[in-house]
Amino acid sequence: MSSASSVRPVSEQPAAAPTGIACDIFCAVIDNFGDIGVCWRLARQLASEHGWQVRVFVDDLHAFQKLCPSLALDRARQAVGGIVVEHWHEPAHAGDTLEVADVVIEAFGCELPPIYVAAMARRERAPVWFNLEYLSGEDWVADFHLRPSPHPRYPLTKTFFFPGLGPGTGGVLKERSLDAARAAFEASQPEREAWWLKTTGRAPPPLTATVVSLFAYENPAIDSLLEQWRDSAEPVVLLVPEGRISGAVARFFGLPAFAAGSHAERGSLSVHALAFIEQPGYDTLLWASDVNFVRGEDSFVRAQWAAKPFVWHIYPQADDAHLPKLDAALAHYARTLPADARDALARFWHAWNGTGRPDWAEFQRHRPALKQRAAEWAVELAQVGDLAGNLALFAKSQLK
Ligand code: TRH
Repeated sequence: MSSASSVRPVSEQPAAAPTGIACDIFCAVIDNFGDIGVCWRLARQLASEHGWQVRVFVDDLHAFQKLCPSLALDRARQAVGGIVVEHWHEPAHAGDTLEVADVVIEAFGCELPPIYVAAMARRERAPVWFNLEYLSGEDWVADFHLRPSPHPRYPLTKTFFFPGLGPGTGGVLKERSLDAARAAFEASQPEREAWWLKTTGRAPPPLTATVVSLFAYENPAIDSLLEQWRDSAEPVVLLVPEGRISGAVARFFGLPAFAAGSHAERGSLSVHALAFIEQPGYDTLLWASDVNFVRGEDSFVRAQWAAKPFVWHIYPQADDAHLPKLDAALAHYARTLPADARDALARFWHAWNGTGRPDWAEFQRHRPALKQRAAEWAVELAQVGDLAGNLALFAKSQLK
């Protein structure tokens, strides 16, 4: 039987041998945690699995520190787990010593510092330059993935790298050790008991309870859902990392706030507020839950690898540009579900994203089918290949 210390967090896997490839990742944080969440996960993977020397330029150390508590807020440059982190404090800043890496990743269309681009052009061998785009499951993504875009003035080419859910795209991030870490956690009763005790101060709930993790933006549908959970026939244990939805949970219980460590009960519903977890630990929350509510981009991906039924609160965009993305993701994820389960899932996702009322009883009725599909989908998605591996392979083909 595995002991409580036998499961290695995904971040602590043995490092790959150094390859001498240097990589700079530039990340401008628009809001929340997804921009740096994706960049930091990619950085860690390129360093640990591909042996690259990685440097991350990021303009918001506060957002970053939530995911990585060992980060110092007052340092212009620091090393975290073998990765150099530069506080990118102004558009012109490109590190105290201007060195240009072999591979340059401009995340989500953030503009590289002009002096850095000029230095890229002066480099004896031009670096491999990627624009890493946001994830979308839409069909057009495969057509645009790896399209080159020559620079208008310099002898440089930028390659558009599109994450995606289908063949021909860049895929999504997945660490090599992820499935084994999940399997070890799921197989270890002591591991799970230790997790529940550490995270909620209590023993794991009975098997009759449905455990739900809730990571979402402010969402008007939450009130109805909390009522349905309160009134449900079976117990519901809700785990809420402190954040944008916490205020609504507090209001439901008539509390001034629902800060980490709080616990509240009403009817069949029992809720724990959790402290925001260090990024590698977030997966364990998903593995410990039966149903995961996730949002944005990175948690959406992690929920797919957790292979549990999940509900996506997509990042809202102007003119409802996010709605086709929501439906494209559903088309992949729900593809082989029986029609009634597929419709129930689509209705629930749409309700959670502003159209209609979420029907928990209906979702629960289809949960066995959703659970089976979630496991199959994780296998299907893995066939697209992992984003870091796909990116490293392409970069190496260009560096030859
Ligand atoms: O935080 P998000 O909503 O982030 C983003 C940004 O808003 C971005 O601008 C937008 O373009 C993008 O979404 C689509 O959601 P996301 O992407 O899931 O990022 C959250 C990160 O926080 C993810 O890496 C998981 C991590 N996390 C923890 O590390 N600990 C926690 O306790 C929780 C709840 C999340």
